[in-house]
Amino acid sequence: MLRANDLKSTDHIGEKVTVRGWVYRLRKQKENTFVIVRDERGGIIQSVFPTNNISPNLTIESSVEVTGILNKDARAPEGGYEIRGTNLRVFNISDANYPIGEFQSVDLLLDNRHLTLRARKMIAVAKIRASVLKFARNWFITNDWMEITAPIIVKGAVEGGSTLFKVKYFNNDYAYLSQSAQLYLEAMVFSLGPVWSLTPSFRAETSRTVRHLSEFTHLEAEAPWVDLEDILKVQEQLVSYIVENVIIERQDDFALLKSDISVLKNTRPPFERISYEKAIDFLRSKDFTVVDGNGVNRKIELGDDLNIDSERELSKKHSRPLFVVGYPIAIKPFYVKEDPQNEGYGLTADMLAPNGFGEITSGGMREDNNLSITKKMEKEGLDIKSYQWYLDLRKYGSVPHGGFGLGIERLMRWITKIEDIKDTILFPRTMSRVSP
Ligand code: AMO
Repeated sequence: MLRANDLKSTDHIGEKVTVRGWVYRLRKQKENTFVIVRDERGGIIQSVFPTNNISPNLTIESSVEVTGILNKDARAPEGGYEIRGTNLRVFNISDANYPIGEFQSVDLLLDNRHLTLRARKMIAVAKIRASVLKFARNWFITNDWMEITAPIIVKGAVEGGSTLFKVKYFNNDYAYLSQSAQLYLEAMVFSLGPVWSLTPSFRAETSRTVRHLSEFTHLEAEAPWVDLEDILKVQEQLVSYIVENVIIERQDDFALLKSDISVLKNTRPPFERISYEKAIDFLRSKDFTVVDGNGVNRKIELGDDLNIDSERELSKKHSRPLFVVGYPIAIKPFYVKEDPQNEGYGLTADMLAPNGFGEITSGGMREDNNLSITKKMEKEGLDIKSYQWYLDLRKYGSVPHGGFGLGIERLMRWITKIEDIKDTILFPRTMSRVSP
């Protein structure tokens, strides 16, 4: 069976062809009816039938099979090819009240996400996503990293207790939905060396922002016997490989989204590295302010975390990603290793996407001293009993190791320039949405 785009060359002109899909547009005239079909990959082809031969009940989104002779006709949309229909087979007549039209509210579109995903823009996004995942996997396979699958139902927090989803676990027990596979990846470096995983991660985020989801697609990697620079290099290579290949494979989809890919061609390593301290200096030079714990607006200072606005300020003039290196240990989770050369600061780095899109990865070296880990866990209010297995990793043959996590939807926001993260995932989960 051919798809619409297979027909857009002179190869099949004059041949009898068949295409399956859904009625995308329907234009009835006295003599002729134009049935524009969207195929199973979002390709569009026009067919034309004598109006007498078409059921008057045919509606938008009816599923059909069109057979006819392929013709070149400059008036036909998207490439000037048209099927002179001889047979129209209908699989299902769609209900006439298809809820998705041109000017619908964001909420209605989200409520009908299962149908909205048939819109051509959403098809383009879904295809770009598929290619991002494909090239990410390719990169790891080519570079001899082992894929693992970590559990989703877990007993401990990784990224702080405040964003944990608690679930009832049989009788009187409870568990959480995983925030990150990191601790399990760390366990696996002892038996598989460099490992990676692609799993959903869950965060009970109470902030409604354009870059937070409650469930996101998390690409994570971990390797033994590395230093921070090695970890940054892996991220540079991985991200540039994904971007370089996706913009070639999905050129048409970027065009459909009217997303300019010329600047993405520039995503070549090395990415600039700027220290956290320099980043704060830069923000202070711009009189950048933050709201402190008491709700007071004050100038940003050393020790403050970077937020969506400060990251935007830092990266808006960049056309390539950049790393912010060496965050204060006090604002990072228990697993972060302190920099022996810079007390109070961690061997960590976040990658910020350029043009203001902000953080897309976070990672670094892992603390291997159980005493400092447990002290920090206590400070974070974590139940150490649930982490005995993790502490064992430091007890039995620990090695320097590190890794990172990359949010696929964050990367999608940047490369497609889609502002709202909800539109970079198929079925978004946020504070106010768990359906469809
Ligand atoms: P972190 O919490 O920074 O670090 O997450 C890593 C990356 O995941 C993405 N991300 C999100 N994407 C969408 N919605 C969210 N709510 C969300 N939260 C995070 C971001 C972020 O950079 N274990 C550590 C990483 C490590 O050190 O290996 C971690 O999870 O792109």
